[in-house]
Amino acid sequence: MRTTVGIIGAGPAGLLLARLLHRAGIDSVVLESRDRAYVERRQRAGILEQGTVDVLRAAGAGERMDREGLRHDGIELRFDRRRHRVDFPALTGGKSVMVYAQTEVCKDLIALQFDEGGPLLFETEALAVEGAETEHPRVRFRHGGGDGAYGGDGAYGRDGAEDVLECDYVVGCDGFRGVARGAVPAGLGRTFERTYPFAWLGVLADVAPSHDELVYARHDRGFALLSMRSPSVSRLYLQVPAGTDAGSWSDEEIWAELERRLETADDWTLRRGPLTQKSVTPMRSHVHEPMRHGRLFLAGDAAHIVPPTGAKGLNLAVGDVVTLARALAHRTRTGSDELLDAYSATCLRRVWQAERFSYDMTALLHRAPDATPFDDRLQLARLDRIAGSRAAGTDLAEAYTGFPIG
Ligand code: FAS
Ligand code: PHB
Repeated sequence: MRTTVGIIGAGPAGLLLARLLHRAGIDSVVLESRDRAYVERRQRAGILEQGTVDVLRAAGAGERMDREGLRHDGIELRFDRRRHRVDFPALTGGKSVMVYAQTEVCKDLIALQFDEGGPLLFETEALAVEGAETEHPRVRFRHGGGDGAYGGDGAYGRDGAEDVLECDYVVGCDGFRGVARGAVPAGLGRTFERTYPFAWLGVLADVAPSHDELVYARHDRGFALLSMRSPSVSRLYLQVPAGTDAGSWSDEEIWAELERRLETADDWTLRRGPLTQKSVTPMRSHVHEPMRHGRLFLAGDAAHIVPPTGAKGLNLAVGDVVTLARALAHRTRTGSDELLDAYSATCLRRVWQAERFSYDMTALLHRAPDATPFDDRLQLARLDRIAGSRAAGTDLAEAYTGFPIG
C-alpha cells in the first residue's frame, strides 16, 4: 500500500488530520487497532474550546455539534461551601466552550471519512514505524480483517497477515501507549513527566445535570467535578487514590461522596440517577520533545498528556493536527519545508501552556494525601483570589477557553 501521509490511530487527532488533509487534497490512510464500535463508545473528553469548535465547523464537521452541543459561557468553582462563577465572555472578550463529547466528535469524523475521505482501516494494528529518517518512511502493520472504509464489508484485510504502508510522511496519532513514539531513537528524544498520587473515578448517570454549567469543587475530602453529556445525561468525577479499582465503590458511596464534596451553603441539591458507566482515569503530565523525527510526526496524546482538570487533552490534539495539516499543505503547494521544520517548536509552545494550566488547576483543586492545614489554606486563598480579582479570573478564563492555535 502507498499513500502520502500514513496516520496511525483513529482518535480525534488522527481522524481530524485525515479530514483536514482530505480537504487540502492530500492523500492519507488511517490505521486503527480497535474496532469502530470501541472508538465511538470510549468515554473521554467532554469540553471543546472555542478554537476547536471553529476548526470543526471550518472542516465541515460541525453540523451535529451545533445542533446537539451545549454552549457554556462559564464554569462554577466551589470551595468552602461557597460558589463562584467564572464568566468566560465577560473575561475573554466573548469566548465560550462547547459541551460535546469526544465520542460524538469521533462519530462525526468517522462518518465523514466513510462518506468522503480516504481509507480508514479498523482492527488494523501498526506494529512499527521504519525509515523515518528516509524520504519514504513505512508503517509495518497487521491486517485485522475488520470493517474498513476501503471495502466497508471487511473485504480489505486478510486476518493477521502483516503488510507495509509506504508513505512520504508518517504521523503518530496513536495515543500514549502507541508505537510511533518508540520510533524516535532514545538519544534524540526527551520526556518530561509528573505523576500524581490520585486519580479520577468517573461515572455516567442517566439523570439531568444538577447545574446548567460545569462545577469544579475543592473539598477537604478531595476534588469533585459535575459535568454532563446532554440535558439528560450527567458525567461526574471524584478524586480517588491512584490505583483505585472502580468496582470498589458502590453507587450509594459515589452519590454520598459527591453530595459531601459539592455541598453549598444555599439550598442547591444533587439529583441522583442510575449509573451506567464507571471508570478510573490515572492522572499524568507528560511531554515528549521533539514532536518530530525525520518524516515521522507525533500529535496529540502520542506526544503529550495532561491531567483532565483543565479539559485540555482533546483540544491540544486538535491544535497539533491543525498546525501539521497547514505545514503539509504548505509543503505540497510550495515545496518548502519551513512550516514542517517549525512544527515541533510551534506546538510545544502551546503544549507547555496547557501543561502549566492543567497542572495549576490540578494543584488548586485536588487534595494531596500528605496535605497540611497550611496547604489547605493556600488553596482556599488562591480560590478566594480568583473569586475576588478580575485579573486572576481572566487568567483562568483565557486558559480554559483555549490558547491560540500556532
Ligand atoms: P487517542 O488516545 O484518543 O487515540 C489514539 C488512537 O490510536 C486510539 O484509537 C488507539 O486505539 C489507536 N492506537 C493505539 N496504538 C495503535 C497501534 N499500534 N496501531 C493502530 N492504532 C493504534 N480529556 C479531557 O479533556 N477530559 C476527560 O475527561 C478526559 N478523559 C480521559 C480519559 C482517559 C482514560 C484518557 C486516556 C484520556 C482522557 N482525556 C480527557 C484526554 C483525551 O481526551 C485525549 O487527550 C484524547 O483522546 C487525545 O486524542 P488522540 O491524540 O487522538 O489519542
Ligand atoms: C468531561 O465532561 O468529561 C470533563 C469535563 C471537564 C474536565 C474533564 C472532563 O475538566
